[in-house]
Amino acid sequence: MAIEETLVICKPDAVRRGLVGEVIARLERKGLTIEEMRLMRIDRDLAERHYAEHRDKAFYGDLVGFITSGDVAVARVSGESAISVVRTLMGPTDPVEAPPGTIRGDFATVITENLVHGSDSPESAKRELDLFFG
Ligand code: 3AN
Repeated sequence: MAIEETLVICKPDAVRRGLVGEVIARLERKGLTIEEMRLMRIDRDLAERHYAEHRDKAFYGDLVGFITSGDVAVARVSGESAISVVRTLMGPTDPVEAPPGTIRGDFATVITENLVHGSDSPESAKRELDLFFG
């Protein structure tokens, strides 16, 4: 048990589809706290730093292209085990595999356009929070 902080990004598909409120409401109803939040456009340089670990993957170009394709809502979220709790609420990376009741399971079908990003470890959370809220 530990209070953690994590970075949540409502990706451009969430903003375009008017699902930011839905995503954030789920985090709040679960008991997490939105400490800071803003709407922004991620430029290529920030996207490449954020997704550095995926640089060599085949989908890297699509990933950077998509995250820079429109406004995103970024949030610094805190709470008990916030990193894992957010990941559970998001559901698996591929929305086709994501069960109903998860954000991706309820609202997405395409792996690139999977609505939401949440840090996957304490190290990633620290690095990503520094990038967006440092
Ligand atoms: P998650 O977002 O669930 O942590 P990661 O970190 O493995 O997933 O991948 C980062 C992002 O890269 C995902 N959100 C998704 O948009 C994209 N992605 C992951 N795997 C694939 C793939 N096989 N094909 C296309 N895009 C992918």
